[in-house]
Amino acid sequence: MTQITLALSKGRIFEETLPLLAAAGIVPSESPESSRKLIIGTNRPEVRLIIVRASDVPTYVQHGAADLGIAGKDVLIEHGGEGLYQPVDLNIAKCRMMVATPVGFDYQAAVRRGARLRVATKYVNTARLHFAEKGVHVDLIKLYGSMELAPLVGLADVIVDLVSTGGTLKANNLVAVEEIMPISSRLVVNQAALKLKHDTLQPIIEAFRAAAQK
Ligand code: PRT
Ligand code: MG
Repeated sequence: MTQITLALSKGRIFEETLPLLAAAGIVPSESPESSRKLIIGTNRPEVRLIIVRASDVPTYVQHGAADLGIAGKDVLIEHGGEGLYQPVDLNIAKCRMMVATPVGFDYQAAVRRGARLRVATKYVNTARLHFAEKGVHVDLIKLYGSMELAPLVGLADVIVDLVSTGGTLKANNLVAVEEIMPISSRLVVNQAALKLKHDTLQPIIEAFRAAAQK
């Protein structure tokens, strides 16, 4: 029996992945939210889930510690995607990568006059590429979370962050001024595993593909 390991993160990705797993005939034996276990069995003896940080999913799959996983496009861009096959856009955990500023900051005017902008973000690769394409000079300030705070205390002029409802920006008197790209989560597969475990992996990939298209 070929063992299959699927890497998932808790929270929104896990919730939205459950129906896709069900469509592939995979039912976790417990919830990662209530259990502290990091390895969770399923109804299929050959399939197990591992629970990792969202930003660590590509690393586990790249090194073959997981055969497949689910990761946001934001995370995949920052990781680089080496060694990963990305066969399916699952259309889950959707949001937008945005530039945001304090209300009243004239972003377009700052860009027009060629100002050098201080940009706080967790997504430094995405931000670097975006501003380089626009020809805007930036100083990137790497943060690991709560980017919304940075402009409020003078650490940065603008932030690059994910926005879904817009509630977090609003609560902090910030406004989205530019969309960088739409974001959704992708199925990622280890390239060597896809060859070696093809007969077991391919039906799972196809079930995910079919469920995502509904
Ligand atoms: O939380 P942790 O540090 O463990 O990791 P993580 O934040 O990377 O993971 P998690 O579970 O929060 O997010 C997993 C994936 O969900 C991300 O990689 C995205 O692809 C996707 N996703 C979808 C989002 C959002 N929507 C989202 N709104 N990830 C984060 N947010 C955050 C955003 O950064 C901001 O702080 O939610 C806040 C804004 O939300 P709104 O609704 O107020 O606009
Ligand atoms: Mg989070």
